[in-house]
Amino acid sequence: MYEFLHKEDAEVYAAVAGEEKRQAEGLELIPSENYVSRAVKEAMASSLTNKYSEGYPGKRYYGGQEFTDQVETLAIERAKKLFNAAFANVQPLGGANANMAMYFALLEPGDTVLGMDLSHGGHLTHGHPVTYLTKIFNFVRYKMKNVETGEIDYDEMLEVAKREKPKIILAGFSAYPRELDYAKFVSIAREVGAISVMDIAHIAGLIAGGAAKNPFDAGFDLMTTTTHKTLRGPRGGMILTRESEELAKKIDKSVFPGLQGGPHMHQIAAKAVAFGEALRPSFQTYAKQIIANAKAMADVFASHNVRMITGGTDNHLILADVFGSLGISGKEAEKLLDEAGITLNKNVIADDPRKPLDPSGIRFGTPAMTTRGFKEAESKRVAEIMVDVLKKSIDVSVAKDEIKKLALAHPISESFA
Ligand code: DSN
Repeated sequence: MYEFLHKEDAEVYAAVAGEEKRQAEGLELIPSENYVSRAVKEAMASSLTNKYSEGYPGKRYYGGQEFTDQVETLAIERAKKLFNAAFANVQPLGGANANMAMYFALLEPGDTVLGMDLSHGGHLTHGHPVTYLTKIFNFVRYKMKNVETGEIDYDEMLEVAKREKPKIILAGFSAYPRELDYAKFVSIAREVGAISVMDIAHIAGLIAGGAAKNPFDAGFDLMTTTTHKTLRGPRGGMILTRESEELAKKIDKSVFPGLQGGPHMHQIAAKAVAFGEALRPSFQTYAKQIIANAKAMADVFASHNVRMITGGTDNHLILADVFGSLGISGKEAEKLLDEAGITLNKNVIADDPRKPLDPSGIRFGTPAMTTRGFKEAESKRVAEIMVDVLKKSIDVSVAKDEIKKLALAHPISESFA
């Protein structure tokens, strides 16, 4: 592999080869990461990267678009089918870009968005003060009512919505392990005349695979997403519209020319490939297994009395309060587990008494290891090893050997045919 790169640029090759080995020998438990197929990689590495295609299929600014139109139309049609959407914009370069384009499509400067608090599972682009978005728009928040069960405070949400009159009610998260009550979001949005948007970045693959509810079924107006998490596609973003052509047109104008320049056609081709893979029945099995594996890991953590935010999981991720339960900070836990060959991330927990760069929690999940073919038994074993490492009851080098054996026994799958 990488024959030309190896010959022509040994330094970059060394980094790429090093990363290949790291991924092969270690376990990836960051819940927003996954392993794509060889077909997705080939599309990403194709000559489509050479092409400028500002505009949309059939309406481009430059010539030579016969094949870019073909590939973008394939991506759009497959995305619509996967998520039961009337319209899809597959050009956003990532999830943050998709959210930005969505805000600028729907809001004027100073308008208000009601989104989930970051410390309760929300995302930076849902209005954290460190983002430039907060210089332009006004963000107000909702939180969980009960951190031990994950129940959202819908009464508070309605009260804030009535008081603040948001133009957008934004659902979605990057660190929340439960399903939301979509009907409640839609009903509150309709009551105050807001547009309902769900950022499905983390759970897009679970929805596409029928293992989680589709927010469109409850009447959400729009969904934004990344394509590289549970959906197992290339790094990128997408915006889906349930039925309103007017909204879809605003989104298209906002993505281009409002925010982005030429779309990355090689990524769009790879999105089309990944969406094709997700339309296969085997993807439904994969999506269900992601959740079964996460629940198996949660059972192990529960049996060792490790506190999990919301008490467990219904999706692909777990947020464990390792500081509260085991007296080890999230940062130290991340480092120790990394030494054992397990990659995950430190994470704030709801109302964290510690600082964001050294929080109380760790966040981990099962999309990548499920792609490797892990089932409940292997997932439980990984969780046991994690607890042993965190309790410092086994040597990290012993853990690392076992993790490497487990990883090598389950090579990263390159085909989902
Ligand atoms: N960085 C992604 C995640 O890990 O959830 C989303 O921003």
